[in-house]
This record gives sequence, structure tokens and C-alpha cells, in this order.
Amino acid sequence: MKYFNRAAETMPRSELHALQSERLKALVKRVYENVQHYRAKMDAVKLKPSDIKSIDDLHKLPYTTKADLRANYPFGLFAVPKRDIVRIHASSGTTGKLTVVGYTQNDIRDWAEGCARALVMAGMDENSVVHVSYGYGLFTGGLGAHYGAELLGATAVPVSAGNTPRQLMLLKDFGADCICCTPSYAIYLAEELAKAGISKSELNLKAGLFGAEPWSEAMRKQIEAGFGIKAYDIYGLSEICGPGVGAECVTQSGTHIAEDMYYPEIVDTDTLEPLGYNKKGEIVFTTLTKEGIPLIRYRTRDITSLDDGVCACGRTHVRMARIEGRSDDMLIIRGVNVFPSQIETVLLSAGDAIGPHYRIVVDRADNLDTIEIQVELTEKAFGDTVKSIEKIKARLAGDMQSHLSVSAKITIMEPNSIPRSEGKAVRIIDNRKY
Ligand code: DLL
Repeated sequence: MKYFNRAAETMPRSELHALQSERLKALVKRVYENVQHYRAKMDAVKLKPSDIKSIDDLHKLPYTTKADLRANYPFGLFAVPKRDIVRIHASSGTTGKLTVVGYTQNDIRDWAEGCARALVMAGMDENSVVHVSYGYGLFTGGLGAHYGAELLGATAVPVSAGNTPRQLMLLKDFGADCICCTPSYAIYLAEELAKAGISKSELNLKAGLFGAEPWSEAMRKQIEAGFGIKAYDIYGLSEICGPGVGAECVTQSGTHIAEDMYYPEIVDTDTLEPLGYNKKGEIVFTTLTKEGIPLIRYRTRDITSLDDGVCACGRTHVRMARIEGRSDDMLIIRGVNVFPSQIETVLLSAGDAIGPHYRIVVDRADNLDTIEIQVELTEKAFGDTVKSIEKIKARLAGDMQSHLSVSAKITIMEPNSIPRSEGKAVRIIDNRKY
């Protein structure tokens, strides 16, 4: 069995516990001394860094949420001086502002290692060519996979997202053994491959690392058949680092969480009590080694469970089940995180032609996610000319694109045509099947 970092990945759990304890103690001291937010939160519950004696004391520490990142926007949770930050990434916030993270040189190295471990789990080595179709930019997918491939000594092909015919041409011409993209895009690509009359035997692909959105065993089968490869799950979130927080090994039986760097807990979404192994709840991470923006007990909102059973691959790190859903209303559209509150913010700033009633319809056409925003005109605007309504529609479409980074279809509806609810408004209709 090959490992990227055998010592870390196969460390006996008692040693891992000791390492996590040491790292947690150092982390708590670091954030208490350098981040006002953590100091205030710990002071509020009369907790001193010296009260944290091992990883078993983690539950004493308060949770961190996306709201904390928003309240400290953009750099308030950074634990090092700005000159030590070498990279910024960001993901969608719940309103107009993004969730911002910063990396030191060591953070980039650790993050790359998580992705390099994932590539090795998928059978890659320094001879491999890794075709990266995740987006490059503030999104962590592209650069995460890219740095992982380079750290491994493989060849990274930074194709980024989009331009499907070019993707197919480069997959064929450069002979990539591994592709990294969202699972839904992989299914789309496989179909386009068939349509273009390219046989899968003309490609050199052996495996793919798919993540950034939920997917299923049925989708895995479709991707594996479409390309004639092994399809592996890779998990992560920008707040923790990006892709590579966890990844599947050859047994394809859950994602091994890189527990020497990211300590996972499963907690009850209502009571926030830790639940232990094999129980379903929200996964919470503490970044044990991160310097730029360390996070303590960060609530991901992802629902899953952890299995500490022995894995045939020899890795000792726990395995996380597929993400089953979220405990908030975040949607993932073509790998891009979208909060309904962001859509509402755009609609509210659209002027008085648009009423307060709207509906978000998410679907999948040709294996690609679609999002339609149905909005009602106000009575006042209803008599307006078709031309002026088209203008509102075009402006809304442009604003949605720039705020959400995905293109949404805007459907303008007559006043009172969206069904009213007697209780909580049903604003999101997700027709996708995984
Ligand atoms: O999606 C990082 C990433 C890039 C992971 C490429 C894997 C591959 P964010 O944009 O911050 O980061 O979105 C994080 O996406 O909380 C989950 O809800 C969802 N997610 C990520 N990976 C998976 C996965 C990247 N394998 C959010 N399965 C997370 C299900 C996933 N959901």
C-alpha cells in the first residue's frame, strides 16, 4: 500500500491522541494570545489556555460559526501579522460579504499535503498527470488540487472549469491519469465524451477526485462507467483549508479525515452535545496546525457520521460517511455555494417593481445544475411595458451573476401567482436527484 505520509496516515491511535493533544494545547495558547475574538469567548466562560490539557478537553471550548467569520470580516480572526499571510481564499457568505480565509506558507504546505494524500489514495504518484477542472480563483478547488499534485511531484494541468470541448481535447492529448472536478460535471463530461465520439480507451484516465458538492453511489457508478475509472470522494471546506480535509482510499468506504491536522467531532444539531462515533450529526472541525486563521470547533453544517473501525488500507484515521445534507439552507449549484439569503439581498435591492414573494427552483438538466428565481412583479409595475420588464429581468440576472457567481434564470411572474404558505414560506424547491 502506498501512502504520501506513512507515519502520519498510519499512526497508532494512541500516538495520534497524544499528537492531537499537544497540537490543541499549542493552538489554544496561540489563539488566546493573538485573536481578540477567541480571548473574549474564552474569558466569557472563564477558560484559560492552561485548562486545556488534552484533546479530551476540547468540548470545553466554545463553537465557532460562519457568523463569527462574518462579524470579523475580512481579517479579524487572523492569528498572524498580515505579512505572514501568503494567500487569501473566500467562499460565499450568507449575505453580500464573502467568508474570507488566509494562509501562511506552512498552511499552504499542509493543505497541499492533504490533497497529495488524496491523490496517493486514488493511486497517483510522481508519474501521474492530474487534470484539474475545479475552478481556479477565490474558490479553493482548483489551487488545492493543483498544489497537491505538485507536492506529490505529479504534473498538474490547471485547466480550470468550463469549455468542455477543450477539456476533452486536453484529457486526450496530455494523457491525464487523474481528473479532479465536481461529480456532476464529471457525469456531464463523460456524456460529452461519448457524444464527441471519443472512446474511453483513447484516454489514459484511471481515477478521479470528485467533491465540492453532495453525490451518491449511483453517481459514482455513472462516472466510473462513463470514463472506465475509479471515482473517489474528496471533501473539504474553505474555512478549514479547502479540498483534502478528507478523502477516500482504495476501499471506497468513507473519507479518511486527516486527523493529525483537522480534529473532527460529530455533534447533535439541536443540543450541540458531542455524539461520538457512528452517530449522525453535524461535523465540527478544529484545525490543529493552521496558523493563518485557526478555527476552534468550527460548525460546518454538514450532516454525516464518523467510523473509527479499522480500514483495510492501513490508515488509522477515522472515515466520514457521505455528506447527507446540511443543517442550514445552503445550496450547492455546480459546486458554488449559494445561500437563499444572498438571493434575497439582491432582490431587495432591485427597486419597487419587484415584490417580496419569490421562489428558488433548483433542478438538473443534462447533468448540470440549474437555478431559476421566480419573482413577482408588484401591482404597480404589472402594467409596465414588456420592454421595461425585460430590462428588470436582465438587470436581476446580471446582479445575481455578480453576487452568486452562478447564472440564474430569472422568471418574472404576475402579482399573487406564487403560492402563499400559511406557515413558513416554502421558497426553495430542489428537484435534483442524487
Ligand atoms: O467545496 C472545497 C472543495 C473543493 C472540496 C473541491 C472538495 C473538492 P467550499 O466552497 O467552502 O469548499 O464548500 C464547502 O461544500 O461544507 C460541503 O457542504 C460541500 N462539500 C465539499 N466537498 C463535499 C463532498 C469546497 N465531497 C462545502 N461531498 C462543504 C459533499 C461536499 N459535500
